[in-house]
Parts: sequence; C-alpha cells; structure tokens
Amino acid sequence: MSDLRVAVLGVGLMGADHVVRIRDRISGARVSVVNDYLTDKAEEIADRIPGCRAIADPLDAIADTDVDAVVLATPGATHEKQLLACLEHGKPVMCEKPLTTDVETSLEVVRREAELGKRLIQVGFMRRFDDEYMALKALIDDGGLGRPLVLHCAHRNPAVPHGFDSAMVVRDSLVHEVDVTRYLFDEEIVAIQIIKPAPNPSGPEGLADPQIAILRTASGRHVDVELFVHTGVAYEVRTEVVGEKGSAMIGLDVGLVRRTGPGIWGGQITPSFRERFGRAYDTEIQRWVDAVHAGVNVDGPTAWDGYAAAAVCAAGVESLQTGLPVDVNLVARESIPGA
Ligand code: ISE
Repeated sequence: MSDLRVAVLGVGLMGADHVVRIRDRISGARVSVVNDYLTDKAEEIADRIPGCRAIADPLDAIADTDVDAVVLATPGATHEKQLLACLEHGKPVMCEKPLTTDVETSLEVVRREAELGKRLIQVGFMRRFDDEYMALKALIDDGGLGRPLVLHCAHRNPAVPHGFDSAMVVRDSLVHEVDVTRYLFDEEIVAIQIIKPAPNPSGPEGLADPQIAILRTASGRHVDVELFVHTGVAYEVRTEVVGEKGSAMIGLDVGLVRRTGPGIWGGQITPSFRERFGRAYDTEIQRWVDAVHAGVNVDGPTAWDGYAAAAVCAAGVESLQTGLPVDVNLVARESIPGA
C-alpha cells in the first residue's frame, strides 16, 4: 500500500505540528504539499520534508495531482471555500475546528457533503482521541456510573494570543466542551447560558474572563463549564461526570509527584494544549489516515458534529451579550439524508 499523499494547508502552530507529526510518527502517510499565506514559511517547511513542495494557492494545493487527502489548519474564515473545494475534488479532509465560522456556512457544508452520498470531512475535535476521555466514555457506555446526570468541567489556559476576545472564549475554547458533552452524552445541546463573573484584573483589558457556561441537553442533563483563559498558571482541563451510581473525573494531571528534601513536595502542571493533547493528536491523525486507506475517510467527528458545535457556540455568543439562556437552533438531522 503506498503512502497517502497529504497536503497540509496552514502551517501556523497546529499545521506545523501536523507536518512534523506526519513526518515522524504517522505510518502510511507523507506530506507531499504545504501551503500558507506566508509563502516563505511554507517554502522553509517544505525544504525540511523529503518529496514535499510548497504551493502558494490553497485551492491549487487541494486540486494538485500529488495530493490524495488534505489537513486544513488554516484560519476558520477560509474553511468554507477550502472544504467545498475538497468535496468538489473528492478529497478526504481533516479540518481543524471550527468547521466554518458561522452556522449558515457550516450547514451548507453539511448539505453539500450529504449530496455527494459519501463522507469526506472529519473535524478536529481531538479530545475524542485522548486516552482519558475515551476511558470516561467507555465507563459511561458500559453503565459504570448508571445514568449520567451532570457534567462539571474546568478549562483553563495560562494565556491567549493578542486579540483573543470574549466571543472567542466561547467559539475557540468552550467549543471543546460543547463537543465533549455531545460525545459523552450522545445527544444534542438545546440551550446555553454564559455568565460573566467579575473579570480577572490581571487579564487583558475588556476580556470577559473567567466565564461560566451552563448547557442543557435534549434529555435535560446539566453541564457547567468554568472557562478561564488567562490564568497565568498552566493548562488545566478537568472533566467530571456525576451519575446515578457514582462519579468519575479526568484531567487531574498529576504525573510524577516528587518528594525531595529538604521539605520539597510537588510536580509539574502541563504548560499547554500541545503537550496535554499531543498523543490525542497523534491518535486522531493516525486513525484518520487508516480510515482514508480503508476507503471510509472518516473515523471521528463528522461535518454534522462541526455544525452542531457551531450552532451551540452561536447561541453562546448571543447569551454572552444578555447573560440570559438562549435556545440552540439546530435543523432536524433527518431533514438532511446522509448527514
Ligand atoms: C485553542 O484554540 C484550543 O483549541 C485549545 O485546546 C483550547 O484550550 C484553547 O482555549 C483554544 O484557544
């Protein structure tokens, strides 16, 4: 079986990570093309990968005959056009979240893929590939907690890039818990409320941080999430499910606990999501490559999952303005055969 020839579009933080991942740790694939709006950067990365070329136009990169499949790590605003090009050329695509930046275009992508009658799009919600999340999901599905009732989450980042605004806390950070909720509970989210406590005075001016999100699922389950994206400490993602017969928690991040003298006790907290979810990204990309080789193209979150997350986040951004609960507006899945 020959290697899958992958084009990586967007070689910023995540894209550059995926290039190295595919080169060093993924079997059955190689990076044949890279693209970035910073053409020098793409050229520089291509030079480091045997058999890889930089192509300046993302749509040319997708269409290139030396490309079997695509990893999209470009800014969200460019995804719609690039995803539609992948569908047009029949090329499987692993798209970093978000699917697109608004609900209408996400729905359009879902519809266009469904019309093709085969799945080509996987969305990069990597937590579904993390060992701890998978263990929690297995525990719930095996009935180990009885009926799951409540989900408590904390999502803390040490810092966020310049320009990260209050709505991005919802669309870029909370979106992971939105997907985790749908994954663990296997049902849609019907309402969301965002509460803004007094902001951290040491955080960026004007940023509503922390935020508290309250979600309600179709069957009435409760989810709360503390989002705090500028703690100045480290990366902390904790998830606790409380069920009818007990509770389970992941993300304690204890690792090695050191006791050395004189009187020293402690360990290290993971610095960022790249370390915390590094193995999950490896598993995600390897399973995607294997799925493309097997002809099923997707082994994980689908375009529908990307659309559903976008719809919840849009309602969340609305709630951010008013502080009130907002109903999620989702089309009926059955209305799009094949979605
Ligand atoms: C970032 O884009 C991610 O995806 C991280 O997982 C998340 O923790 C962070 O808040 C986001 O900005």
